[in-house]
Amino acid sequence: MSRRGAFIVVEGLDRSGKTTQTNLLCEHLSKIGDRPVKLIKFPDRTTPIGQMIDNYLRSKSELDDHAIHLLFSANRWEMRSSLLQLLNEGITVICDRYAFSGVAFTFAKSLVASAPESTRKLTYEWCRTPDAGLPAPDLILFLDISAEVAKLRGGYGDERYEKAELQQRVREVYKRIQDDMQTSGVHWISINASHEMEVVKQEICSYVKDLSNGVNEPIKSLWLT
Ligand code: DGP
Repeated sequence: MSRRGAFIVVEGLDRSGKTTQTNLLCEHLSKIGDRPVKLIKFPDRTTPIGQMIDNYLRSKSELDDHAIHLLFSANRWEMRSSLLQLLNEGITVICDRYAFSGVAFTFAKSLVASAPESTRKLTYEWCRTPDAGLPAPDLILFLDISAEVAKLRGGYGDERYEKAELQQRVREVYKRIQDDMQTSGVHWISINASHEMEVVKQEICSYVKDLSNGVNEPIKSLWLT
């Protein structure tokens, strides 16, 4: 396998069906491609940094919004070398959330009226900076649903960010990231995730065929100009 593996990121709002669809995508690529497929997920709650994030998400600890943002980013940086190794070994990597979640969730917090003053001063650029230089995906699939559809799916769970107002802001920030990524030539596809599971799966599958047998180009770096 001389071609490196493709790096495909799946992003989305909570309740968008991301977990189901990343599993289905993995199965599909294993069937149609000529190489192994590996599913990874951020945050990776198994490392010491990941455990701090997990405690924070389950409201077992409190952290400054800047500090938790940097921890989420550190959790991605600590996986960088193993991610590169997988890709260079020719393995296709599907990644459930990546740096785009970092910007979407942290910057969204700064847009909430009741946020502390220091959080309201967070800028979009500041949110992007810690992840600049990480491996850039070959394709980003964004699963989009409205707050209304999320509610119909049983509403949000108990974790810290699973609140309707914040999710609405997260969706707005994802749209901004989408515009930025598309102007910078990165392949970002927005998918209407409110359709039936099978319809969403078919749409996703239609975008990955070209990546199933690896990629010839070198791995790029995220957000470095
Ligand atoms: P999940 O395990 O996919 O349900 O993600 C856990 C929660 O953490 C979810 O509400 C999204 C949020 N999240 C994921 N990555 C980041 C990040 O890098 N920064 C922030 N602030 N939140 C994140």
